[in-house]
Amino acid sequence: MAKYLITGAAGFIGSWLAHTLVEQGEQVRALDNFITGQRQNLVGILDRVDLREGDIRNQDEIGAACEGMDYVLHQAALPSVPRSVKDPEPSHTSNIDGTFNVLEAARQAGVKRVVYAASSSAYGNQPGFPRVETMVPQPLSPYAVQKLTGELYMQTYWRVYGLETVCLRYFNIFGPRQVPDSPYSGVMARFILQMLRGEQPTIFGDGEQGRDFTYIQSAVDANLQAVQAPAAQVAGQVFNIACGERHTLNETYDVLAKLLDFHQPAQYGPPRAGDVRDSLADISAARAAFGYDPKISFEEGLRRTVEWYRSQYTAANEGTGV
Ligand code: UD2
Repeated sequence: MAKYLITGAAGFIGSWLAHTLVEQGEQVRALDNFITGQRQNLVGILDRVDLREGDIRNQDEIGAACEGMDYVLHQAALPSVPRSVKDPEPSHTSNIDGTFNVLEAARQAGVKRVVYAASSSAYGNQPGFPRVETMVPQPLSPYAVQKLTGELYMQTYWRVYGLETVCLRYFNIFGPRQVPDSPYSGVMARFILQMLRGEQPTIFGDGEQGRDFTYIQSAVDANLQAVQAPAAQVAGQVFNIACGERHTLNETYDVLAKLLDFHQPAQYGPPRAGDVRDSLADISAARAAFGYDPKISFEEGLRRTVEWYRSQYTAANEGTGV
């Protein structure tokens, strides 16, 4: 039985990892500062995780959390491109300083491997699709710079200290438990909640921007595979984690509206500063290195996600849910 520290374990991706690892019988230490993470996300496994309220910005707290761990799945971050554009300092501190603290703590604790939640935003708007890891990054927003800086730190800790690190560049991960009601929520969760409430969603720009929307299960699988893969195949490397398909926002809106029996058209607003126009990944590197294979399609992922939010929303309205 291996010992895993999950940073950001009460968040969307972190909590999925925590549930999966606990169900597989692994030992999980769950660290979260509960700023964007929610205890609710760990219901069902709270008695089986070593839950610690702590912050990656605090060296002592992350230092203590890393002690005795075999693997660190570093998911803690302050996400969102628009949040970082509006107010860059808090996300800078969490995403760059926090990631540095995680690496230092992992190095000092003798952790075997760190897997890092990197972001597809690194590619920016350069020409050439699909995106391949060998492309030179062109970040467009503070968030993209921060996540990319984390990658560079990860790679440097491998080269300089021999700490095994793997960077997974997530492409717009969606699914149950993503926060739906913040102005900084991912578009999928936000649109689903708005449609459930009968509110008219806003598409920023013309809606023809494309995303490689990826169901959460694929991100979970990638993390577990990246932990197990031989170091020679993954250490110090960056991998795209995506579905390998591009869907426009207009198209996504229509699919969601159909699934939710929602009949209002979208309203359109100005494009968001720092927004990437198009996103589509080549996932062959992850396939070759650790057998990554996104099993849940875009459509099936949407169905599962809509069903989950529908059940939560219905339960909440009946006073039994969250
Ligand atoms: C970026 C990264 C993603 C992840 C994420 C973390 C890219 C291509 N993707 O996601 O991998 O790191 O950051 O936060 O950089 N939108 C609307 N209406 C809304 C909300 C969003 O039209 O109410 C649009 C938004 O302008 C964008 C698209 O939907 O064009 C997706 O936005 P998002 O915030 O879900 O994710 P994005 O692409 O910034």
